[in-house]
Amino acid sequence: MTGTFDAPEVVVEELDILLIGGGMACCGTAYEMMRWAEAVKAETGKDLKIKLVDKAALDRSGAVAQGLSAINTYIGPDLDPADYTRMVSNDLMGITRDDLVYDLGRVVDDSVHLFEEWGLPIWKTDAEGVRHDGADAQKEGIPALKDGGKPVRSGKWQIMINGESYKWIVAEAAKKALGLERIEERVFIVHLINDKNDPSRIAGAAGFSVRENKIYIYKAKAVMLAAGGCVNLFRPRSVGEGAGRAWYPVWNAGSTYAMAAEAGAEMTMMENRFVPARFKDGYGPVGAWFLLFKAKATNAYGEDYMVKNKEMLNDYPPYGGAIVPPACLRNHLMLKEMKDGHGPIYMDTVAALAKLAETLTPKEVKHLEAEAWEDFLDMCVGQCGIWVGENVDPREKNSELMPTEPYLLGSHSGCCGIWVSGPTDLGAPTTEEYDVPAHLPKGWNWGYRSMTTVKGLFTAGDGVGASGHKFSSGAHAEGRLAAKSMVKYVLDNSDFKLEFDETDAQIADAIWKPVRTFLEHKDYTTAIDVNPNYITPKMLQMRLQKIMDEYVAGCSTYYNTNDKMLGVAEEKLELLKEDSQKMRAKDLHELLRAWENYHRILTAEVHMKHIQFREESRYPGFYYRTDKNFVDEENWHCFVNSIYDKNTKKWTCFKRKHVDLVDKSKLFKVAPAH
Ligand code: SFD
Ligand code: AMP
Repeated sequence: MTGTFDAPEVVVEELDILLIGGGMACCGTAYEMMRWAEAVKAETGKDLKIKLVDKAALDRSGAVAQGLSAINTYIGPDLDPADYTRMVSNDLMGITRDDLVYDLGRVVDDSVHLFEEWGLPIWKTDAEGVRHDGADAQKEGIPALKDGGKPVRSGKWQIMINGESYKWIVAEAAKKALGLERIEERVFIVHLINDKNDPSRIAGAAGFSVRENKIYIYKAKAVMLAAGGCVNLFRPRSVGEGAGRAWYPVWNAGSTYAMAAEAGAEMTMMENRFVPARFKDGYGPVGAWFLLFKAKATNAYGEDYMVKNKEMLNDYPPYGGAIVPPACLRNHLMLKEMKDGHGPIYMDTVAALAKLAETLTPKEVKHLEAEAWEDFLDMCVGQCGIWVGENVDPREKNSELMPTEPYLLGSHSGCCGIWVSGPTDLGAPTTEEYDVPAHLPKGWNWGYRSMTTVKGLFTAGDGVGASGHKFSSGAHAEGRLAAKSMVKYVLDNSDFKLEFDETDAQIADAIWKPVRTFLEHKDYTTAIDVNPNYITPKMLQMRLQKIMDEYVAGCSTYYNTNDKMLGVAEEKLELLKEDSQKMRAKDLHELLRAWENYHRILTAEVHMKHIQFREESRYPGFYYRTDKNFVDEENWHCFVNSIYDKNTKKWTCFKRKHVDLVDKSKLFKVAPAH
């Protein structure tokens, strides 16, 4: 029987393992898990029931949907995971988990090698130092990376790819490994379900189809939650006709953070955000321009603000003294020019391309010019529209840069997310800070790599907090790291009988509430969108974005906030949370929007609470608490973590000690004090 809009069908499935999301991380988990599942079957005869659900279609879902033109994390033979750990720590102002980052650094290249094996074209440098596009390199027999082929490095950590079909390639391998019968596309997961007898254990998850009137309830022993980061919780710079344009994908709606928090998982560094400098209006990425084309950003009068304002870096020791200043401090120097009225800020594409022409052959210059376009065509096609529409030839006309609205993510240049169990073979038991025999500081390991503090709930990619700069390759590798421990967890807990803490009817009822609200009240008015009994998801989203923008350090206040503004936000978010119960859904699309917004609100709330709790401005250039406008190494060189109580709907924030496992002194001109 198929369901109807007023009476949806309820499908209940019993699984061993559920994977939520179909992005880079989950594709990694899916690929790796089947190898372990097959080994289990061969050894014990047990056929693990595994399912992956994605709210979209795997081939083009998640942040890599449109493609990418660089893989931002490739360590290669000349660098070391410890160098990588140092870089990540520095860019994120010193507060990251060295165990997680180092562990990832040990395995990330293996994912890149797999991508190449699966057909991803990777730029290469030949023996004469000449650069080749990925497909040409393959045709000319230049060796693969794993066989010693040399990538074209755009930066120290980044390599160039022809990556329009990147996600398609990675998804294909995941689909092949899992088998289509284990994949359910276009199912949006709304919430996780805890075990009735052990609330600190995961028991499953529930959601609905965005194409059919169907509710899905999955019982599962282990769950991978890798549903990306959070976009559109702040009023974006592009409103009105431009609404929907953003840098990170608008379909990353905070599901990872909100659902994990509701299930009771400890969150970490949720005050962190990423405010990228991007090409204005089109949100085109800048990495290739800064790193590959060696372009400079300037104020309106052609002054390089990184040189002009470099003294400002001294305000933030030791990070300001780093050889490569952290991304937030680069923004800090740019914002000074904007606030002083010296904008617009420009990427000096004209000078960069002219300089390259001095040393490169005409053929190489042509190739780079084509890459300038391909860079956007691959990953941000709207930026090409802007260049074409505004007659921009980057050889002749510079393009404006702009710091965007804030994004919450744990895989790119940010580190908010969930607190997870680290690897067991790192660290040294040298002080009382360490657990023996785990060899990691207390509270950093509880057995299963990548498991959250909720038993059986795992995460990867944007979900893992206190580690960043994993990017596409790292998200995939981190997903793979979790797969093995998920299988182990299921085997270790095979006797445990799960029981839901809600009935199927209660679960279905809660998911369909926005539809019922609509059906019940729709005839009260003649205009479907104007009704005192409900609020449309779109209107609610605008309210959320306005609160966050105006009080929680959005663009309209130049990323400033203070304890008073945060207090106002706290009150307004409380009311918004109340009103979110009145969201309507006039169709399945609006039901998706309603629940995405619900996830955004919780994510917004925890972001605000963490900023409020951390009495300093840890990320100048990303946000400032003007009442605590300093970095306080003595009191706040620590993690800020939090736990949500879904019954009382209250957050509790607390400090966790930070410990360096890798020596950081190499990074700085002057050694750090702590
Ligand atoms: O240029 C639910 N990224 C870059 N990485 C690189 O390696 N190189 C680059 O060049 C990068 N750049 C870049 C990047 C991203 C974007 C958008 C642009 C440019 C324009 C970053 C990576 O893409 C990113 O780090 C990874 O993709 C993160 O992986 P993961 O798995 O954590 O997230 P995802 O891929 O977005 O996948 C999320 C999945 O979850 C699904 N989903 N499913 C069910 N129920 C729900 N409630 C769900 N909510 C979400 C999604 O559909 C998706 O499948 S550059 O800027 O530096
Ligand atoms: P982006 O396009 O800004 O997302 O950056 C892509 C990659 O380049 C990321 O690894 C960034 O950390 C790095 N990156 C971007 N701009 C700079 C810069 N000015 N200096 C150093 N690294 C950068």
